[in-house]
Amino acid sequence: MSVVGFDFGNENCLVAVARQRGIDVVLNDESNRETPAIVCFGDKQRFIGTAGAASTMMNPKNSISQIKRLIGRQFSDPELQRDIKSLPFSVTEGPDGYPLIHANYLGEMRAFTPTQVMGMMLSNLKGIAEKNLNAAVVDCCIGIPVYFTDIQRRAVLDAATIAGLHPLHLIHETTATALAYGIYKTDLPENEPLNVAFIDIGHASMQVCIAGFKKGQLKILSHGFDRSLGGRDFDEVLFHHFASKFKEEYKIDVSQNAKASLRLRAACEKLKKVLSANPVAPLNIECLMDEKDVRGVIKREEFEEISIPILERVKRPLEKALSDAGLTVEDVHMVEVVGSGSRVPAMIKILTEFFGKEPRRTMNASECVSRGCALQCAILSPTFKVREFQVHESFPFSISLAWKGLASDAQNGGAENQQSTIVFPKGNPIPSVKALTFYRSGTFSVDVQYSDVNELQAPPKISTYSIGPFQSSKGERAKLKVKVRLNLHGIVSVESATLLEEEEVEVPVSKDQSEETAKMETASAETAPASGDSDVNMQDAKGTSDAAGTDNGAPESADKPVQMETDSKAEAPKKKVKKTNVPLSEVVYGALKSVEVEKAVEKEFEMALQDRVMEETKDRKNAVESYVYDMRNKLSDKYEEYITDADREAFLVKLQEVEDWLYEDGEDETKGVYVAKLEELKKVGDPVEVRYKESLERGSVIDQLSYCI
Ligand code: ATP
Ligand code: K
Ligand code: MG
Repeated sequence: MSVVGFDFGNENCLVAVARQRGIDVVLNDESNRETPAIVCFGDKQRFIGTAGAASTMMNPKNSISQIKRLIGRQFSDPELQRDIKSLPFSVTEGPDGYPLIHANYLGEMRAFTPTQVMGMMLSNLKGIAEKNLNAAVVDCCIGIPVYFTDIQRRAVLDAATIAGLHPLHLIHETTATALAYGIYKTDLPENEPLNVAFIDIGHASMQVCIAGFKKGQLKILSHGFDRSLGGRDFDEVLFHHFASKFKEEYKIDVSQNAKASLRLRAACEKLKKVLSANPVAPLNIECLMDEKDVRGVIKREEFEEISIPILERVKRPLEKALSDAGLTVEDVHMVEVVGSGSRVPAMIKILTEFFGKEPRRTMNASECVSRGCALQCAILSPTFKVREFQVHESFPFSISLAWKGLASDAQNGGAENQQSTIVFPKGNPIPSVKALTFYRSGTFSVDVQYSDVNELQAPPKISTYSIGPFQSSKGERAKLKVKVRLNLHGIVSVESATLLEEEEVEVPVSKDQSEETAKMETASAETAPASGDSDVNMQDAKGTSDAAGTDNGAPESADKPVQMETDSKAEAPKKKVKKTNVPLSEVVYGALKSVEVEKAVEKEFEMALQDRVMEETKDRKNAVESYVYDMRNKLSDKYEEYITDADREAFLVKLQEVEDWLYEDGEDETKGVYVAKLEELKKVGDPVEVRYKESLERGSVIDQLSYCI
């Protein structure tokens, strides 16, 4: 199996692979470690990654970037609305309320989902890994921002499927960084943990996590984030600064011109980087708009001043992470910054001020996420031996289950009796399984939802499950055990429902069963009615087969805050319990259906084929061209004696004709035509080449002979 980690950045993507001697970040076709997250749609093919970035200026409206911002978000999301204002390509609302990206591809307008575009990008990254490993890549780990919602996580998985990848683990980027930091440390404490704050400032967002390290393990204590605070916000500030300056000075309005906007934004990003190392930086763009050359200059001080609104927001996620961890700044022993956005000196100033100590850059700021992902993949891989190191991950949001209460409770007033309980509180370990017990007489439904809408910008409801039909043997309310799983990727689903029926036959109390009772102890949530109508109990369902691996740091704590009611029946003489699986049907809001994913896989296959055909066509065309040049040179050089003058003249004329054809009628032909054209030339050229080679061989035979004598 392949051991690969992908850092899918908003701006830059990195691919790391595990080899016997360790983890390597690998180079793409252009020999870069970072691959821009850009897909450019062309008349004949797509250009992805570095090639996509190169095509952006020529073809801005069809160059899709910021994919990570768009994926899994509703069109009405205010952040998305803000983002698309500065994007050069068109984004509209799809029939499902999610965005559609429009681009001119193969000569006509096409619509793509952000998931599809991410799939294209991932497929390119997969190709980079495969070239380097010289093997097929399927299994992998992909980094995701900790703030990604359920639907965003699902979308990343779908994008991976489209790319032919199978992520073993979507891992929080900050956790990947913490892993890459901790696993090599040989001096971690045995008892009191070493608390490290990791701050990742990327292109579009900022993430914080506080991790406690002990020998052989790390535990994520808390998270903080700002979804919209990153390097690009500084670009934006500079962009507006210069745009309004140029409006005054040069009477040009770049906002009216997609290409000019793009060029000014790119120049501002460069300027920002120059300001990280210099106190002043110039900005010169030739022919920006209306044939006007523009010039400007800015001092770092002024840049920091106009950036105050951004800089002011840096502290909030830090404070949140600290308070969620129950720590003070003094308890944080080390501060590590990563992400290239952190190179802005003002950022470091704020971090230093906040923590009272200088942040360190122990890790490679741009590579650590991909390295951590590859490490995680190696840990999960049976074929790699990795130093024993446990990662206790924690989930950043609270997740509830909601259902309608029993009809008898609704009698008073007749209103629907909506109930809910927190199944996975914020900070819950990942993965985790909980079981709830319901008493019902017929099919019922439950909603999985976020407990606190303020924490995220997403609709609260994640999914709805219909549970049933089932039949209770005695016509009473049946007892059902409903298992809810928070999986390794941080995706929540109702995994199973089981009908529990006590059978008449009494059986002696065995050791096994008393253990089972102990496991069942926790119980119904506060919100559940206390009467005999009580319809839900909750428990941890630890130790189920695939929650393994995290058992250690896992759910010792989670449910304590809610005082659970003990199920009285559990105390009665032990009876045999018959378990029957109850059917489940699932609706996940905004998720692609599996047929849609399948369709997208097919489409991706077609587009990839088209790209390949075009690459091969270019390749065959180049072959004709270089044959023409090469043969022409050789005909007046080493082949001169092996062809008659008349034949040479005729051949040179033919070569000239083909060269002219390449620039005219033959400019845009199919692969087969170029292949045929090369054959045609070789028919004339090959005999000459053969005669030349034969004479060389004769020559070498003679040489050898003379040597023997
Ligand atoms: P995200 O983590 O948000 O998904 P990403 O991982 O692609 O995005 P990074 O590659 O960590 O982001 O950082 C990219 C940002 O860093 C860009 O905004 C870029 O302009 C900025 N950046 C890179 N070098 C410098 C520098 N020397 N000074 C200031 N900013 C820089
Ligand atoms: K990155
Ligand atoms: Mg990043």
